[in-house]
Amino acid sequence: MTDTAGTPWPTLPSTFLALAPDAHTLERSAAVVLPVPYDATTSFRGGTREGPRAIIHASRQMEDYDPELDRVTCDVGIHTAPELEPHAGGPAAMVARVEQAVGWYADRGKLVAMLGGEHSLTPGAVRAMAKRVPRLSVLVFDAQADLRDDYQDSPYSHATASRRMLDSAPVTLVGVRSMTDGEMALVRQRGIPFFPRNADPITEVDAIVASLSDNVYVSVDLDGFDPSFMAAVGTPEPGGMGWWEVLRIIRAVAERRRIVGFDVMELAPGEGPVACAYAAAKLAYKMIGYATHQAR
Ligand SMILES: [Mn+2]
Repeated sequence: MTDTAGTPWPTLPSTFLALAPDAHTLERSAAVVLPVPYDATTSFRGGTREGPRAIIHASRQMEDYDPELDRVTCDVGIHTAPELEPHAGGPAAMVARVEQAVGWYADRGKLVAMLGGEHSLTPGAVRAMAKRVPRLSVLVFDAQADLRDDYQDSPYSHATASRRMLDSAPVTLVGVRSMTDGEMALVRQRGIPFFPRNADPITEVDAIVASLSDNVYVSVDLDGFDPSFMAAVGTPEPGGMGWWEVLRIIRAVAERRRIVGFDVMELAPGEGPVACAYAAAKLAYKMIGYATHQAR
């Protein structure tokens, strides 16, 4: 791919939204897309390590204008960071590497948009933000509660993601429809704000926003969506959320709180149609739009 600035012919950079690297430098960009191609603990169907590349590839087909916000979102600057190299030392070391990278970009004032990769990475991003931002809470969209304290002898697994986030900040869980009775007991015991997805769409937007403190990290495990729309996930779970159902909540959070970072996790591109990677890319772009809208 020709990313070289200054060629006399037009090029399609292999960046998010095919944005020109010489225009969307780190320095000039408000947002940073951080690809983390890592999946070591996925239990059912693998392949989320291919997620970031598939999302970025699909994003190159998107329009840059957002009709909902009446705005060319990428005008804020979106820098595509180099992929994080997987750590061979195991999930805990990889989570620490994510913490280091997210913290490094946050220290430079960037809105970090992490593309996964498996959901076990998110606690690293949350830890980084919790150390830098006062009154942080986490909004998680997920089909599974992921509240086990350990899974397959590891405290850092996709099945323990939300539990590890709780070590750093309060977590609001939205879209859950698969969990153990032990996890439900923990929800009750700790009073975790919990908005499960049952037969009807989740419309408790005000209650979700009210459960969150001033600064919010948003983590989207794509299996929170319904698998008829988002099939390309490792653990598809029927009865999930819809596109606007999720976006309406995130937009309300962005308007009434400050979104300090977010991620889009668990895309396993080989398990579903290309439309899934495109939707994941568009979700990331919508979230950059929502998160930076209020700052204008
Ligand atoms: Mn999940």
